[in-house]
Amino acid sequence: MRIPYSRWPDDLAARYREKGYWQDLPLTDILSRHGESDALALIEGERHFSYRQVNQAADNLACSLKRAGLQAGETALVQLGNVAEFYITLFALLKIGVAPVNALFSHQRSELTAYATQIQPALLIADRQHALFTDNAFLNVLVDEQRSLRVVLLRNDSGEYNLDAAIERPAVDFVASPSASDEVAFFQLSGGSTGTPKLIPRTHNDYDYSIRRSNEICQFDHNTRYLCALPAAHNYPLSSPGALGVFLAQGCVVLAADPSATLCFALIERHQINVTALVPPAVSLWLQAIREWGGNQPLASLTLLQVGGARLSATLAARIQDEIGCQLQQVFGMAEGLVNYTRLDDPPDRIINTQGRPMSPDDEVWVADEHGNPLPNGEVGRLMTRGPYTFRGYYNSPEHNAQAFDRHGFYCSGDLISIDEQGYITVQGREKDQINRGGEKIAAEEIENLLLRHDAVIYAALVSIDDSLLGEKSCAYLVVKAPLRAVDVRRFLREQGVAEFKLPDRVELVDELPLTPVGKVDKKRLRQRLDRRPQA
Ligand code: J2J
Repeated sequence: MRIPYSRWPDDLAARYREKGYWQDLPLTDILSRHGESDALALIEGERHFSYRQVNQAADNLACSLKRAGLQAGETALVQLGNVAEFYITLFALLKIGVAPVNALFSHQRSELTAYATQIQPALLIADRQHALFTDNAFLNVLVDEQRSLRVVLLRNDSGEYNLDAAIERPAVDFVASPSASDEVAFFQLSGGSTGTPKLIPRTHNDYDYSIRRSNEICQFDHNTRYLCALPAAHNYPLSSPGALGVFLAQGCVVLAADPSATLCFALIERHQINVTALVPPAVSLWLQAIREWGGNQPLASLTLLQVGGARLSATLAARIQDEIGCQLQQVFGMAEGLVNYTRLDDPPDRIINTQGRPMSPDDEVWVADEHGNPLPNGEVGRLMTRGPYTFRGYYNSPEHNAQAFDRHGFYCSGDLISIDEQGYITVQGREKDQINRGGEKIAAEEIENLLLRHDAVIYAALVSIDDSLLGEKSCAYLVVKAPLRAVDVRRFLREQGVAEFKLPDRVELVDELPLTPVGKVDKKRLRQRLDRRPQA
């Protein structure tokens, strides 16, 4: 059984193979190549795992899942936080050709249901420590609604769903059988700009290349000690070069539950971390902590700090070298594929003021005007891209794909950028209807649809507001039949089961929403209104 996805055209696929980008190796190779090594691969709290142990644990789980009847070509819904089991599960599933959607730990009922409905998983792996799974209420609903779901395993469950037991049971006669390298390995999550969260099929070949190439640029090797403080399932700490880059290079990944300075500084000092990846708000908090606590001494081992996921201001960027005491690398990437890096030997000016350049010589990136025509260097327009690790279509979304891609297969990311003479990109803004809340993406339409379910709401528009720490926060403009307080709105959305970061930070009741000449809600005008009004 194969999972359907939009393939690259034959001529491009041939080119990517010829150039050695696609090596026709399964992603499982990242781990199994070090399967006999006793080098330290992973640290989570007091738990330490060698490569041999992670590989063995993944084999054990893979074998248990096979015994439970899981088959190649099926899919899984996985929700695990920053715990060792996240990687063990990912590799176990890859080893038996089952493609997971790795939901974020912040996701709730609404997101998990949307993913399950799209992929029809045969397997659910989650954690009793997540509020959704402390009892069986939601689990029963899922099993009931998702007829495909046959096997459930839960971390921290000592009963029938015991994930630990499935990892500990020794594999017998297990031989990995990953899906073919040009088939779907797993699904990444789109930041989204539409009503339902979209899924991005990633193949072994394309993902493997993005990791391998990232390692070259970021110079990850067996001495790399990487702190993973962002959500482990997110594309950035997973593959840019992220934990998978570290594993490929036989370095060591240390997991942190969150990017707070208190936790991370201690981990960096204790485990002599030399690289980590942050979003801009975390950088602000680290800088503040350094000032308050009297210095960057705990960070002495850190040589490289990657920052991405949202726009990093030049002011903040300029403080990193001096105050944190390490080099900055800007990372402008997307779960859909394209990743740009400033290079380690770039001059400071470029590292501070640009979001880097594409990692692959075969990333085709250009800037389009509103009619889809190319713009000259330096002008601001839409980012268009295709390449050896940029997807060719969202899973099962022909209508949305028709809009998101041009007829030559270039993906329009919805970012507004300019490209300079040297090919360096500056992110200038965004055209997609999305709010970037400190790196966490909110699709306006998804929340607007949920708001419209409220009896009192007639119209709803979610827009971004500037925020000094997060960059952006969200504001819901509502036309209502009866007065609503912000707390009521947030409580209602929570009841709808969406992730906490998607709840509007602010709510404004209005008599009507301004419209553009074609009759769409004029969000630009709504944002301007907010600029002029004091905080409620
Ligand atoms: C401005 N906007 C940025 C940056 C992402 C590496 C790094 C990040 C992501 C990621 C990723 C930005 N400056 N430096 O997957 O592998 C915004 C853009 C982009 C969207 C993608 C990776 N870095 N962005 O953030 O899929 O708007 O991936 O299109 O979550 O984040 O979001 P996401």
